[in-house]
Amino acid sequence: MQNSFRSGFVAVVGRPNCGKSTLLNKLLKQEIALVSHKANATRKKMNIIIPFVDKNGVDSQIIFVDTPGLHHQEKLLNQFMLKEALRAISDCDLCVFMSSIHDDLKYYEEFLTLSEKPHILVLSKTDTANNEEILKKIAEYQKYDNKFLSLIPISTQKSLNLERLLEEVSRHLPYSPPFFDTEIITDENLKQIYKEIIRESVFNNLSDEIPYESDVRIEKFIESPRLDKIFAKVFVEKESQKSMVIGKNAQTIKRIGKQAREKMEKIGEKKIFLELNVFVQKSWSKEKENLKKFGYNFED
Ligand SMILES: Nc1nc2c(ncn2[C@@H]2O[C@H](COP(=O)(O)OP(=O)(O)OP(=O)(O)O)[C@@H](O)[C@H]2O)c(=O)[nH]1
Ligand SMILES: [Mg+2]
Repeated sequence: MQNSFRSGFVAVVGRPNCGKSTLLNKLLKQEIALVSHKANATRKKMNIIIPFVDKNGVDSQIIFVDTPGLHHQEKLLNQFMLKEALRAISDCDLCVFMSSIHDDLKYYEEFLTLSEKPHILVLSKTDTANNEEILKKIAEYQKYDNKFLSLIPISTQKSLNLERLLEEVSRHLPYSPPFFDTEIITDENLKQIYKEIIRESVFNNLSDEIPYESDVRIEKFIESPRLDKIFAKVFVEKESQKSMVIGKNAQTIKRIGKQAREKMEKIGEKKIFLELNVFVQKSWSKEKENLKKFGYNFED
């Protein structure tokens, strides 16, 4: 039947830490995207596929693309991250530009100089502001009302306006049969999701620069119906960081492993055996060839 299904790619972009990955996990009702209170947590694009039926009964498959935050750091890894976000913008049908309710308008103005993609402007974390602040910020953005399709203040934490956002996104998607099998929630493989869960645990359990100077590689992955075995390495830049990741009596690495394993068991719905080892690989994030080994390929 014609015009009975909508499907398209929707890049979710915005400043680091504004809540992009949290929103997509919430819409999916599963925590597969890495979330951290530290900025610059997401490093690669990830498709998160949400089925939705609008109020007229039209089915859609919204392929949200979680992206690294738009930022200006010079490091090579950060350049890769920015490139990922820009690529997601240029490849999508529609953007959701997200900014925290407290953010200055300059970040949105910067986005406007980057792209002319049709977009919905989302102001996040409204639970952290009072009504007066929210209305004032919305009024400030009105000078750009010829640029955005709509402006939606949301709170993921309070589940505020999330349905409205889906309704609005789906309304702007092209009529098209679904791109992906309607059962799947992401085209990412389980190994990649497990890697991100370990990285999330590193972000949660270590402070300062360590999460930014570390990454995870799954060296061996044995999948079976009731038990997945994962042998992974955490890489850091310096010897001193290695001792911090391991911690006194290996307490830190055990905590990282335990948290990651528990989350994997929830997502994989099976038992997990996880072995984590820590390695120093100087400059793993400072050379293109090295970054490639961690899946950050500039040429892709
Ligand atoms: N109060 C409040 N906090 C939120 C909300 N949404 C997300 N957060 C918090 O904001 C922080 C950042 O969330 P992320 O989802 O990792 O942000 P992000 O935009 O994906 O960040 P990057 O991947 O670094 O670009 C986390 O500590 C979240 O718990 C919200 O609606 N309200
Ligand atoms: Mg993120």
